[in-house]
Amino acid sequence: MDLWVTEMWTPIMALSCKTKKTIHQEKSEYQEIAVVETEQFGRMLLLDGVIQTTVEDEFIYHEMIAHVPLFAHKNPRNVLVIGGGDGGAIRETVKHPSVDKAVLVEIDERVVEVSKQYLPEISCALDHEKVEVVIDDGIKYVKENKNQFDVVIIDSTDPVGPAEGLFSSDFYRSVYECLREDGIMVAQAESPFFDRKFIRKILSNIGSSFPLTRLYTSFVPTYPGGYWGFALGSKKYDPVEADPARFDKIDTRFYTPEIHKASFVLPKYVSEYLYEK
Ligand code: SPD
Repeated sequence: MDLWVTEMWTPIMALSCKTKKTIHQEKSEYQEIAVVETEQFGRMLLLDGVIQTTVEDEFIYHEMIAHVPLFAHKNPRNVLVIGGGDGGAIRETVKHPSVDKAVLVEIDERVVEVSKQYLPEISCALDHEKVEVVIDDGIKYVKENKNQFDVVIIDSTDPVGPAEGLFSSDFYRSVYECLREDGIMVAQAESPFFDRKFIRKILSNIGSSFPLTRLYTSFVPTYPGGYWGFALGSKKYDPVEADPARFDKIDTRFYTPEIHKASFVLPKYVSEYLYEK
């Protein structure tokens, strides 16, 4: 019998992947967690039926959510990742020699544990000496830690349930306050095709605290539309600029300084919708 996992992208559209088997399934305090083995993408992590990451395409998303802000900042030493319990964004963060400490704040301890057990390729840096894993609410954590971080990466789930508050103006104000004076934040920002209206809202919410806001995008095969947005807020640095000299020290499969620059070039329909009156 063929078994397929289907994520509804909209009420009238879906992505279906043929699976070999279900590796793990449980209901945590916060959500339904599943790991399945797919034919196309290898192991896949789903939360409440929504694809979070897969072993085959995760490098694109995790490199883009981490290296763009980390290279835009001139000297990132302290980094905070909110969400991202699978460990992919942290794995990329600790590749930067300038980083002394990377804190992961994940609300659901079971996501961290399940990822450690079944997704070792992604979670492999969670026990790194520079990494501290804190099981807590990211909203509460940023309020309690002011002026501590150079870069904040918000690797959340979609804006429903536990992640909803991670897209609000109030939350971005707290992120602004937990950053140092030249800090940068980035948030995963949904699909520029299906969620244009919502991305506009995210950028305006970030812009209510940060002087500089930009959207950059990338190709992520398993996310709706295969095309994904990242919303960035910067206190000082122009995020389009990256220092190619620092790049030589980092091993990536997708990110390059050229990709960095190009990711800020938006298709006309996106920039017209987001930035024109
Ligand atoms: N539509 C799903 C978007 C999920 C973005 N975050 C995924 C976490 C991967 N580290």
